[in-house]
Amino acid sequence: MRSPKSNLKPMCSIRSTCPYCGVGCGVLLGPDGQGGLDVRGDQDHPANFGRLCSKGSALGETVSLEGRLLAPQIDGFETDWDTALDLVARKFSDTISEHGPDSVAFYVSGQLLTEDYYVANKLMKGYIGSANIDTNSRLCMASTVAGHKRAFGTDTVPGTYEDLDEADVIVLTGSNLAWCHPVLYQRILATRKKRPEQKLIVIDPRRTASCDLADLHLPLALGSDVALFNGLLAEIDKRGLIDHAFAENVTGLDEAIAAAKADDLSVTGLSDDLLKTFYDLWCGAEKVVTIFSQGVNQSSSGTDKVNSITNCHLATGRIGRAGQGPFSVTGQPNAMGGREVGGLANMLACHLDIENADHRNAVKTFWSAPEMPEKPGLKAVDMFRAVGEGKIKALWILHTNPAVSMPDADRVREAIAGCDFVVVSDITGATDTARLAHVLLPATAWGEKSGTVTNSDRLMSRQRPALPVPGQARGDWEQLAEVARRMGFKDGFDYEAPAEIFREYAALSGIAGGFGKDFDISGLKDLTDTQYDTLAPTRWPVSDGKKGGRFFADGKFYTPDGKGRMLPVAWKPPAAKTEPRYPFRLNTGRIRDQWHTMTRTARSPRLSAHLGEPFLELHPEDAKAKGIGPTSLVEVKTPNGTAILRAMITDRIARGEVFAPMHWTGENAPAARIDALVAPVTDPVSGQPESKGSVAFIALFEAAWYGFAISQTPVKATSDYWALAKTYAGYRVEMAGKETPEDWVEEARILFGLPEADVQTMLDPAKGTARIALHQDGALKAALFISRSPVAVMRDYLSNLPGDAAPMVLSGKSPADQPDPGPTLCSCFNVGVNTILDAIETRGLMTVDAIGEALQAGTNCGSCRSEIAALIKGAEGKDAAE
Ligand SMILES: Nc1nc2c(c(=O)[nH]1)N[C@H]1C(S)=C(S)[C@@H](COP(=O)(O)OP(=O)(O)OC[C@H]3O[C@@H](n4cnc5c(=O)[nH]c(N)nc54)[C@H](O)[C@@H]3O)O[C@H]1N2
Ligand SMILES: Nc1nc2c(c(=O)[nH]1)N[C@H]1C(S)=C(S)[C@@H](COP(=O)(O)OP(=O)(O)OC[C@H]3O[C@@H](n4cnc5c(=O)[nH]c(N)nc54)[C@H](O)[C@@H]3O)O[C@H]1N2
Ligand code: SF4
Ligand SMILES: [Mo]
Repeated sequence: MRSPKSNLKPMCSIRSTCPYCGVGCGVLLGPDGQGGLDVRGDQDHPANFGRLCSKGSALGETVSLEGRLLAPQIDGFETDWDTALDLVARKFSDTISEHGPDSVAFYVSGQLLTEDYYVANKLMKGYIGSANIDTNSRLCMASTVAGHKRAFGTDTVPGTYEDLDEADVIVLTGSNLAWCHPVLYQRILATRKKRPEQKLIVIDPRRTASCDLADLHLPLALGSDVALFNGLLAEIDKRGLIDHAFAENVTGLDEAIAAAKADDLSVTGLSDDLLKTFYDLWCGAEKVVTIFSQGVNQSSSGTDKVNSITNCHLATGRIGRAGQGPFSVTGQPNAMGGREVGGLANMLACHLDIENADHRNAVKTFWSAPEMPEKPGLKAVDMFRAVGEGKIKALWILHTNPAVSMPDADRVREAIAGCDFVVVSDITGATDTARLAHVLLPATAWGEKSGTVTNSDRLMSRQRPALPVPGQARGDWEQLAEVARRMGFKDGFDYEAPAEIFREYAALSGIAGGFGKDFDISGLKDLTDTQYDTLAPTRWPVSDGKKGGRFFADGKFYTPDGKGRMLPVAWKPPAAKTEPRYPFRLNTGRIRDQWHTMTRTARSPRLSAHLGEPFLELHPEDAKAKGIGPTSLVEVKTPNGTAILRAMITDRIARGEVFAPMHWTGENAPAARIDALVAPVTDPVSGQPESKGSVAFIALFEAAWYGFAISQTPVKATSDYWALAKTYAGYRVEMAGKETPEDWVEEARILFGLPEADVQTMLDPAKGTARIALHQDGALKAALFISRSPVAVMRDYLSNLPGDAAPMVLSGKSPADQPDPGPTLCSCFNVGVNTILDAIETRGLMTVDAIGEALQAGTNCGSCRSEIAALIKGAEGKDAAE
């Protein structure tokens, strides 16, 4: 087993790339030889110049082998690779010969490396002969892909990160950059320090952490972006700001403006003052970058939202020049690479089109492929529907957890469970999806595997191995190639190393370049193994004629007529209508320190300390109307499912809207699987689900009892509500239930699996309180605190106790000389909210820098700086009110 801790100070010498968000930060890895890993920011990497966020900084805490899948499994029993691979190949081959190629499917991920993706796509499209390969990027980037293709004729981000340094105005719309692309947000803050005249505008129905340091926040009504950007386009026209010279290269100008003028701005709910300030800022500076993300993409009008943004940039010629352009930030580390390599069901590799016969034939010839589908395959939501209907009979899921992250997740879970044959490749078997697999294949994880990823600004970087491959784990590409060979496709999949795959891919892109496509990296097709191993971050295109740089400023687009396109778009409300039964709109998204379905970040105590429990943000008036208090649990219901979440009452959200994070799963909070509530409606153009616009009913969850527990080992409770989080000493659990157990001591023994432990109790059945501590071998193993109302104990103090002798644990409080630091805000230095508030109040520290100097908080990765600023603002507000 790897030991996570080591006293040796390793040398950070291996260059790699962070496996989380699409910023694509360079990291330097220092293996300690015992499985531990030191992780630093790479000063030389152009994406981050040495900076890392809280998640990147905590990577070392996520690489231990605890919970890793280390051998293939069939029906839950360990087996060897040959048996597992033979079975997979046979089942896929048999299904195809019996029911045709469209009866099988791959569901893959924007976190696969480019080489993995290439092999998966080649196998499904070229050799199986079906286009039934889709990816979680359908839930993520599909609307941007479709919007880019409509406007530019190609799926290409025009600019680079340097544009953020150059811009005079940066607009973040539908992007909580401070939490989701923290290093880019820090980059903007650093620029604003040097150039305070740079303006930052945030467009988001919620007042997010990204707003805390912004100049302007437009809290638009959820889903009203098209109306807002149409308003802007009409204003651009009114102010005479159309760039007519550039517009020579664009079609659809008049139609788009007419549609913009006809749209109804009132649906945004924004005041004339706010709108005017926005227009003045946007129109007043030429150098404007509009960054957009899931608030735009994850919508039933996502593609129109994207084009309402590209319209404004095309109309003003503000595109592809320094500091100017629409900028879709990618979510996953290789979301962009997956788009390039043709991971979506409606694309071929290298930006070639599946429906174009010349493209198809060229790829077929290049691959010496026996088959080639002529039409797009099933997109994610339709794919899982087909699985549920029994039309897809063999399914291989790689590097994604759809039983949690797909909309209507309970149905998706049922569909997977009911499928004839399911293969899951993952690094752990403990996921909602992996638990449903017939065959589980152990994948090498980040830190062990080798390949390339492309980030948001088209920079291809290498992920390099720094740790030994544990157990029998194998790379995703190896698994795919092995199965392909066993299906009889020996020649097409005779790869021995990722470098070979990369060279083939680069050569294919040259063919795409020959068709006039922009994605051309043929300049890399002859890399030697050593050159591949040492490849520095490289921006595409890379060919004889083209190198890196920006796109479209020259007015050249990739549409059939070579012109850019403005599109007439009109606002449409979210697909689900609110009604008396479902009066709220459910918005969903991310928190700062968790990554998606938490299989890696939840292993880090540091990251689990920031927001340790699933929650529902709701407005104080809505909470009051429903009798919901600050520590209440809330039941949320939609036509698709139900969840129980902790109330987070805040005026950062509008009345009538609620927000919940997407992260919690059956593994750590089964009542909080938020996608169980999300309706599976999609954008008609992109097929991307509307993950942010379901309708919901909320009510107080009236529990008979509430519990808080600490434990040295993980626990799985059975109560109506429970949520587990990692701590330095073990785990902490929040619980609640409708039925009160008769014997809490017995209950505690079962919960913690400690039948023999010494038990210390404080029980008051009349009051409904119970406090139980379980010691074994002189050390505290676990403790349980039960009450009829939410338990009031010092959670952060208690969480550090397991493992020690803790005779006073039942008091639930720290000794008087140890103040409770409160929930962690700064994960890097473990500084709690209470500590920061105390410094503000008693020491009068009223700037983020002063807090940093005194407490170190916010001085490493900087991810918490906007939240510290918010605490200071709150204290200022309090002062002003007093
Ligand atoms: N910490 C963390 N970082 C991540 C990830 C993670 O899991 N955790 N995941 C990565 C991935 S894959 C992705 S795709 C990105 C996502 O990055 P973001 O898109 O920034 O993240 P989200 O929180 O999903 O959504 C952003 C915001 O959209 C707002 N929004 C909702 N509806 C609307 C609307 O109608 N209009 C507008 N304008 N805004 C709206 C939400 O209130 C939310 O604040 O993050 C990446 N980075
Ligand atoms: N309600 C709601 N739902 C959403 C969203 C939202 O905003 N709201 N956002 C959507 C978006 S943008 C995204 S990107 C998706 C993300 O959703 P998912 O892709 O489902 O989430 P992850 O947790 O990233 O899943 C990655 C899986 O791969 C495994 N894994 C890790 N490393 C490896 C490896 O090297 N190889 C293999 N084979 N497996 C590995 C992990 O253990 C994990 O099980 O969620 C989508 N769902
Ligand atoms: S911003 Fe954070 S999560 Fe994203 S790549 Fe950089 S270090 Fe990783
Ligand atoms: Mo994403």
